[in-house]
Amino acid sequence: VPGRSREELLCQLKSQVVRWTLDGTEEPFYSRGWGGLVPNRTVEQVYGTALKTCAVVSSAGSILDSGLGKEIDSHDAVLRYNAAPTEGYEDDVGTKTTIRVMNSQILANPRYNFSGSELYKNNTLLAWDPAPYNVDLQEWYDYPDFDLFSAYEERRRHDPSQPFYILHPSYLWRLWDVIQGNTWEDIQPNPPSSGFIGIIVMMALCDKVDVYEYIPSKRQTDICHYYDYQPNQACTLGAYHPLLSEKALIRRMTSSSESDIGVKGQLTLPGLRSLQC
Ligand code: NCC
Repeated sequence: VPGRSREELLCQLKSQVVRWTLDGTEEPFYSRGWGGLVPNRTVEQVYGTALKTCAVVSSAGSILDSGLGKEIDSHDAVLRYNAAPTEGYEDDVGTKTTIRVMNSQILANPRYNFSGSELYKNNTLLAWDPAPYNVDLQEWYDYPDFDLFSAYEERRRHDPSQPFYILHPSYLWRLWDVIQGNTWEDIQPNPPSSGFIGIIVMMALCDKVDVYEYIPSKRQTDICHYYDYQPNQACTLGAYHPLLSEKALIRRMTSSSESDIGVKGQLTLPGLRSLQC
């Protein structure tokens, strides 16, 4: 099975990863009034076919001194992660944030100031939390890793015009299945990283996706994030998330050259929409 070609991998993603976000029609969310709480339009409907070129910016420390900011900003849309800022790092990461993919800690832990911070305003938000693999939504609702539901409800009421979604747990686990299904070793039974999730989201929304510093370039450093200067090797190769396998899979899906990946820190992936499978 792990011998699939690039085209086969892309088509596998396209066919197996379909369920996107919570739409409020399933229990226990329906009874809590989420039918009227989640945005009327899905994230795919919000963007339609408008996005031709998209950039995905990893939070890795190795993007520092890349000078990639202008190139990143030249895309129709830019995706960033969690609490990753642009202010103060514009030369390397750009200024534009169209979509932000966040784990549930951002919504639940007061240190991120989700309700007050500008990082989480004027953009599209996609949040996720690791539900059980069997996707028992009631169990997830009762025992999320971090309570993302309260902050979601509050923001939806406060700013209904912001496109804000919670990724469906089956989206995460179908992505995990694709990673495991293309890896020889058993991987961690934990969801993919926000990094992998965001790349696949952009592949569904855009015609072409440029990913920056997801596979470490020659600038590779032990500094976890470009914005906090904390050294931590596990950030790049993984402890909780199956980072190594995710990155190997993305490497197999791109036709970018070794020098683009290793010197510049960029790789290109096709949009899934126009793929002929
Ligand atoms: O670190 P994090 O990820 O926010 O980074 C976003 C994505 O960028 C890629 N990355 C990051 C650092 C690095 N040196 N190399 C990289 O390739 C990864 O693909 C990563 O997913 C997450 O995935 O949500 C994660 O979030 C943090 C943390 O919760 C948030 O930053 C909020 O502070 C997690 N760290 C901890 O919980 C301590 C991290 O494990 C995963």
